[in-house]
Formats: sequence, structure tokens, C-alpha cells
Amino acid sequence: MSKPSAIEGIKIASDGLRGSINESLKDEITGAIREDDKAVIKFHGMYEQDDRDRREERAEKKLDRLYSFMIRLRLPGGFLPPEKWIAMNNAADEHSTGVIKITTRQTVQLHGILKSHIKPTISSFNEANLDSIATCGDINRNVTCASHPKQSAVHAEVFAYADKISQLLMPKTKAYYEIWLDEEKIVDKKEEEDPLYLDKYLPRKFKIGIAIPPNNDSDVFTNDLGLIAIIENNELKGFNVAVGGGLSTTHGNAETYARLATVIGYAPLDKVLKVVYEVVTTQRDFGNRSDRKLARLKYTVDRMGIDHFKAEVEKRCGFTLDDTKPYTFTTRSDYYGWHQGENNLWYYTVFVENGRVLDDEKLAMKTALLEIAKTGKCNFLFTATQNVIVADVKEEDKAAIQLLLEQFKIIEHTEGASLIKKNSIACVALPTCPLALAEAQRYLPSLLEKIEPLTKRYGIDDENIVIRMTGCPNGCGRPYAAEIGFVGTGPGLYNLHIGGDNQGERLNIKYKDSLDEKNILTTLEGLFAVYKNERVKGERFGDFVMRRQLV
Ligand code: SRM
Ligand code: SF4
Repeated sequence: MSKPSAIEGIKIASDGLRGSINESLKDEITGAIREDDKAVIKFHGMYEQDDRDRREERAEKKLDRLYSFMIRLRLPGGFLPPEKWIAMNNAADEHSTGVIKITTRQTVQLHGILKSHIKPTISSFNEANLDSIATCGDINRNVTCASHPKQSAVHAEVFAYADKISQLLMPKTKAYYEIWLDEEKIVDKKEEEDPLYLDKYLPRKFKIGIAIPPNNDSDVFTNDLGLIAIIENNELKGFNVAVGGGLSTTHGNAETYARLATVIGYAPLDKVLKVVYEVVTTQRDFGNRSDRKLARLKYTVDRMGIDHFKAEVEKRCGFTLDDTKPYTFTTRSDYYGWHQGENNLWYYTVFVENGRVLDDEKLAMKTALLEIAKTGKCNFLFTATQNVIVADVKEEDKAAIQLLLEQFKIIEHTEGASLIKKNSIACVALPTCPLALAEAQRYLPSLLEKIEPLTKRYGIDDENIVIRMTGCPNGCGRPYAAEIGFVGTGPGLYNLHIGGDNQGERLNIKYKDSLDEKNILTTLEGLFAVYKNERVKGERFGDFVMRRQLV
């Protein structure tokens, strides 16, 4: 058997994810923490980072890197009531760069938190009943769920599963409370025995998403485990279960690949949580613990074979999965503007460019959302396309929310954005992401502004072509599941992938290597020209690319 990776040793030696974090925090000489603790704090929802824009300048001055931390909240299904929004906003102002960054998994990250500010940040979260437990690390991550209340009469019931699953798969260690909130140390270790994660946790991160057809807004097939709600006569019956989704690849490593999850059957409501649990234990016991590049569930599934994997899950469950129930996805878009849910409550989907909630010279988005939260007349829901929904607005409160949305030009901003902008995603990348090879969220808006005239020229500006960009092949903005995907290879250079479908059921294929902006625009212009002339009525860009075998 191959040797376990170094991280495996760190997890086991971490004493329930405590490591030497307390010692690292006390060390005032550096803004960083000890090497092994960098892996351990991930399980508490934090990453050590540094400002990459300032590396050179600081190196010239012989200064240490400008270290700080990113903290990611745990918000199953991306739900946030107004008082929690206010608390998060205040924590962002007091301890971070101030930018509230909505992620592609429906939660929020705060960046630039100095080491000495981590505990106060966590403490202010805790006062508001917020936490960051298990949002990173080799463990189940933030569970995503279809966002739009109008999708189904039983949206709330489906939605509740995001929370149930999150609770089911929480680690048992109390280290988070001990380290960050100064709670008493556990004396009897039996109290935190963890039958699910044991002391080794999972071989790699684990992601679960829930979708409600016909909208695949949660990009369900990109998850390690995807659940597709089956609703009959306005009643939630159960879920189709899909396993083995995951997008990351590594440039130059042919063993790595993106994969969409395979549907393996159907579980009624009384069985679905058991299935979820045993999919996780199967990955725990069969996943690759020596090569982290090949450790995600997708590789376990392919190594074992889908039938063997399914049989193992069924054996552990003590029952078999039923046959997959029929379902159809027709879209993957957020429904912008005002909509009424089946529960008669109203909601407004706000376009947030690349998920960055901030005030700038053009738009006071952050103040607007804070003022809306202060009314207490709504909840908030984050979408997997990095937008925010002002949700659960009563008929009698709608005018007050509308007034604020108008006053702060949120409606103008949302309605004014092009369709390709509103369907796009870019990951964080520079300056905080240590793995970025190229820009993403700081660059995509300007690139799209150059692509918009091309879509107009070829009369396809009424198409919601899904365009996504990431600064490296890890795929945090899910570029391989886009109709047009840009994957950073070096400064200013991107692989161009085309041919994914609009609703997220087919991956794209790499078309060109390392294009600069000029070549991106020329290449896209050529493709748009052919698309305009040769598509059949109603044919989507990605489908056209595949039918015409352009890639
Ligand atoms: Fe991601 C690592 C940001 C969604 C695949 N991701 C990172 C790190 C933490 C970099 C690092 O390891 O130090 C990035 C932090 C950047 C920063 O400065 O904030 C980062 N990932 C993000 C977010 C914030 C992108 C965004 O702009 O929204 C998303 C946070 C989601 C969340 O709330 O949990 C984010 N990451 C994703 C997704 C998309 C998804 O899950 O829907 C993927 C592809 C799907 C998948 O997992 O297969 C993704 N991130 C990765 C990977 C590759 C994992 C692998 O299988 O190899 C890494 C690198 C790693 O884990 O080693 C990574
Ligand atoms: Fe960083 Fe790469 Fe993820 Fe973008 S895709 S946030 S560059 S790890």
C-alpha cells in the first residue's frame, strides 16, 4: 500500500483538530501560524493567505509576507436572516477588508483578517449564532441547495435537507469552541468520539448539493454527492442520488479530470439521510489517502466502478436504492428581479458581480443590503451563481423593500446588466488565492464588456450563454461546466473550453491553450459568427458547438 500523505499524519496527530493552534496564535513575531496548523485550521473554516499584490514590494524591503486569514461561514443552502446579515456586515467592517464575498457554494468569505483578529471575528459570529465549522478541510463542506422559492411549493421542505445534512455530517470535536471561543477543555474524550470521521476525517474535501428540477441552479452534478428532489403532486417524495462529481484538474497531470456525478438510483425520504451517510463512509474507507490529487470521490467511484461503489453503499445501508425517477433540467439561471414564491411571499434576486458585496463609486451595494437587513422585513439567500436574494418579503412590506432597492440603484444595476454578465461566475483568484496563476474576479468583468459588443454584433445578446472563469485549473468557478470556460494558465493567459450545455449536464472540452485577450476575442468572434449563421432555431451555444463538432 502507498504511504499516506503528510496531511493524513497531521490530522491524526491533531488531537481532535487542535494541533498547536493556541501556540501559533500566541506567537507575536509573525502574522503566520505554524506549518501543520495551516492544515488544521482549515477544518475550522479558515485559510492562511497573504496579499500577493504586495509580495514583491515587501520582499524588496526584506519584510515578511503580509499574512492574513480568510474565514468562510457555514450557511447550509445559503440562508441568512437579517440580524445575522447585520452581524456579518459588522464583523466584515471591524475585522476584514470589508468586502462580503459570496462564494460559488452559497456562503460568504471574509478576507484580510489579521491573526489577532481571528478570535474576535469568530466570537462576533458566535454571538449572532453563526459559525465557520467544517467549511474547509477534508470533511463535508457547506451544503448547497436550489435557491429560488418559486421553484416549488415544497421548496422549504427540500431546503430543510441542506441543514439536516449539514448537521448529520458535522464533526464531533469541540476544538472550535475551545480554541476560538475559550470554552472549557473537554476532559472526557469520549464526549467527542466521532464514529463518522474517526480521527482521520475524509481523504479529501466532500461536497453535497441539492437541486429542484427544472432549475439546476445549484449545479448539482458538480458535487461529490448530488441530490435531485423528486416532487409528485406538490409533495416531496425523495431524492435521486448522484455520486462522483468534481471539477478540479491539474495542468499537465493526465490522471486528473473533471467529472459530473452519475445518478445511481432513488431514495425515499425515510432512507435518504442513511444513503448520504453511507456514501460518506464509503469514501472515508475507500478513498485514496496517499495521493491528494486523486483523493476525491470521483476517483474512488471510477476506481471501484460505479456498480461496485453502489453495491458497497447499499451493503452499508442494509437496503437497495430504487430505480432512478424521471427528472428534467431546463435551466441553471438565477431568476432576477421580483418573483413570488409558492408560499405567496415575494423575493428579489440581486445581481452581484462575481459575488463581491461592497460600496464603490458606482454602487453602494453593501450599504443597500445593510439598510434592507435593518428593516427586518426579509431574509437573505445566496445563490450558487454568487448572487443574493432578498427573500420572504410579505406583500405589505414589498413597497418598503422596493423603495430601498430603487434608492440605492440596485434595480437599475440588476436590470441593466447583460445576460452573459448575469450568468457568469469568476473565482476569487488574485490577490488572495495562493494557487492563482491568472486573474479571475478582477478581470472577467472587463473581458465580458469586450465580449458584449460581439454578442450584439452577431445578434446573440438575448442568449444567456454561461461563461465562467477561474485563475487556475482547480475550477472554483466551475468553468468546466460552462458553455464557455476560461481556465488560467499564467498571467493574462487562459485555456478556452467550449461545448458545455446550458443546464449543467455536460462538461465542456478544451478548445485552445493559453490564449491572451486578443486571441480570446478573435476566437470567440469566429465562433459567434458560425453560431449566428448555422444554428437551428432555439439551439444553445454549447449544444451548437457539440452538434457541429467544433471541438
Ligand atoms: Fe475552491 C481551493 C476559493 C468553490 C475546487 N478554493 C480553494 C482556495 C481555498 C485556495 C487554497 O486552497 O488555498 C480558494 C480561496 C481563494 C480566496 O482567496 O478566497 C478557493 N472555492 C473558492 C471559492 C471562494 C470561489 C469563489 O470565488 O466563490 C468557492 C468557495 C466555495 C465554498 O463556499 O465552499 C470555491 N472550489 C470551489 C468549487 C466549486 C464548487 O464547489 O461548486 C470547486 C470545484 C468543484 C470541486 O470541488 O471539484 C473548487 N478549490 C477547489 C480545489 C480543487 C479540489 C480538488 O478536487 O482538487 C482547490 C484546491 C485544493 O483543495 O487543493 C480549491
Ligand atoms: Fe484560487 Fe484556482 Fe480556486 Fe480560482 S480556481 S479561487 S485561482 S484555487
